[in-house]
Amino acid sequence: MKTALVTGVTGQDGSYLVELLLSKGYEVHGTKRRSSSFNTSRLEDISRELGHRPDNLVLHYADLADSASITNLVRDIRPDEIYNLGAQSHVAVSFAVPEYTADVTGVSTIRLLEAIRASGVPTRFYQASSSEMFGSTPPPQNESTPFHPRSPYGVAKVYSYWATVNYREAYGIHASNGILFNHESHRRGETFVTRKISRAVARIAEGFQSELVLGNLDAVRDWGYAPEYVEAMWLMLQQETADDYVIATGEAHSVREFAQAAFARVNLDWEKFVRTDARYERPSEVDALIGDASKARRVLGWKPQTSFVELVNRMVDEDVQSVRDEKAGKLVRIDI
Ligand code: NAP
Ligand code: G4F
Repeated sequence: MKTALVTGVTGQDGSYLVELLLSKGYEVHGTKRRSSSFNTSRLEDISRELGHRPDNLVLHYADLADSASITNLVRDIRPDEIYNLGAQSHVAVSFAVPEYTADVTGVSTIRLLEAIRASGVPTRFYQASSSEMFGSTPPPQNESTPFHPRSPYGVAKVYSYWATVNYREAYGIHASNGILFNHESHRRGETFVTRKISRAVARIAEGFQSELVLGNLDAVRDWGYAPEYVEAMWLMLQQETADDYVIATGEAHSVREFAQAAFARVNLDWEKFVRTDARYERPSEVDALIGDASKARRVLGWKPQTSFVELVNRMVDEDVQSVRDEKAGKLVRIDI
């Protein structure tokens, strides 16, 4: 049985990756932060039937800002694979907490890589790199495109990217960067634009909300479906040689188009409900991210399956169902 350590297991990607690894027979160890309320809701699907957490999923309290907790986990678990998904992952928030973002999204990667190096365990390492690193470099972006980050988050991810490359070159660690373009689902954090839109559409359609306030509607993103993207992470660590890969759909849409499609799903005209406010704009914006994932297709055999319209419809449908369940008092939270 293989053992994996996943940081950021309570996040969108962490939850899908846990499901994938458990389905492949792994023993999975995940880190979670101490919180004053339940923060494991995204892991409820795998626990619901049992009524408790599966035996081969172990959760540990840890913080990426705390070297000791990271080093101890690597030494004690001696994992075959580490997936570093934990991060302060919100671009707009990184302008408000730049130093914290540099530490948790940037320097923490060195904490993990050093723990691997010092332990001598032959662990394979996945770094959650981001298309935000390309920033203002025009699309299409691939593995050879120069980085020009436009936020403290993007800068921190560039640091982590190069730390991963450096530990691969310096110490021969099997360390890979997945340069993932935006990927979404009904488990996406509620303050990222797609989920903000799908939730608002559901609440407006069900009569709980009257308007949706957004920032820059012209921004263009390459949005894929998150469960397919965690499959690519796993594939990278199954390769004989570590390497860096862009994961994307290659299809581009603006925030405006996302809103239009989401409101159309519930037969509403988006222009009647959406207004913009500068408070949701960023000091420096990334105008357009469109990925070229041909290397991943060629080497990993990975390709996206879900179209833009399918993604939008799925997210809106799930949120409409959640609002209805909430209305009917059907939502039961369990702590795992
Ligand atoms: P997410 O939903 O925001 O999850 C982030 C995870 O990191 C959560 O489990 C969070 O814990 C944890 N975390 C935050 N601060 C931490 C700290 N100080 N110590 C330990 N854990 C901490 O992000 P995601 O969408 O799943 O993305 C996963 C990773 O991929 C992130 O590194 C992100 O930057 C990167 N990425 C995401 C995308 C995308 O489109 N989703 C694209 C490219 C790269 P809490 O639940 O307690 O907050
Ligand atoms: O959904 P967003 O906040 O995602 P963003 O900034 O692209 O970052 C996400 O994808 C990255 C990969 O490229 C990840 F690395 C990162 O961790 C995160 O998952 O914003 C998307 C676009 C931006 O241009 C933003 O300015 O939507 C625009 N936008 C317009 N109105 C808004 C809003 N974004 C948010 N969050 N909220 C708004 O009201």
